[in-house]
Amino acid sequence: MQAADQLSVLGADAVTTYRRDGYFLAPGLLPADDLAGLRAAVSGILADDSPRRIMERDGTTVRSVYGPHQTDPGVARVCERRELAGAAVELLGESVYIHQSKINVKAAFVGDQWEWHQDYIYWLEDDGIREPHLVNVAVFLDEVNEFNGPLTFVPGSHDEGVLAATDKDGLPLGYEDAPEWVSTLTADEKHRVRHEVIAELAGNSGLVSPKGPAGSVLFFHPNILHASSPNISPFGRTTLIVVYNRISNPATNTTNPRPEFLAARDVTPVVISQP
Ligand code: 6CS
Ligand code: FE
Repeated sequence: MQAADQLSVLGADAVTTYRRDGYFLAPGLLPADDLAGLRAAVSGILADDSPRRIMERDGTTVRSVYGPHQTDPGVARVCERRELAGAAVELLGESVYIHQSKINVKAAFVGDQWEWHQDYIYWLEDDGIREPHLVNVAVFLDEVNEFNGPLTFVPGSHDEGVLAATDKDGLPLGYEDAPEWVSTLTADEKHRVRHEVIAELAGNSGLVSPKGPAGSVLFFHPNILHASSPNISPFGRTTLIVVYNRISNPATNTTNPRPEFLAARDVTPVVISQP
């Protein structure tokens, strides 16, 4: 079993911090050659003119490309690294598979917002994943600073469980003819959290925007409230996010399942590459 024999990646203090705050930042965790390989792969991944690619509301800027671990062998190899998959096993306490991966571009000057939301409600409502035993592992492919639209969290909000969310009817502008699942991926969130709820929680705990150099890895809980503002800076904020899930907690939605590049059905455990 992976969970038993893999060496600790993050350590007990980091795991304690993650459980308390709902996130943990490991500055510079990814080895330099893996980071360089990912950065070199980005332009080819963004050129993929397929349903995996979601554009910003301007219709011309790439917002996200989903499932790069399924299309790019170099990305797949990094996703098996102990710094990512090994850390996920450490946080989840069980063997893991990849539920979803994506490149979020947050392009310089025009990268759009991500409204306040929790991730797990998408994986519960749209994919039928019964428990929040997943972890977002975000690899900074560019430096994240206060200017280029950093991920912003309400620390501790993961302990609130799934907060009241209202489904947004219809598809956002420019996507009127798209499949329904597109509404889970654009700047107009499908599952919203009421502003009064966010104001109360943030009033108590404040907000945090973890920043760090390229190669940093940010781990965050599927129920933590998070958002990011538009990128008004000349600096891109490209991020690879890999969502690891316990193999005992698969997607069960078989009536109208989302595509495999959004919700994997294959729960074969990741074989973690050792140093
Ligand atoms: O629907 C999803 O799976 C995606 N949507 C959002 C808003 N965040 C999580 C995930 O990448
Ligand atoms: Fe999210």
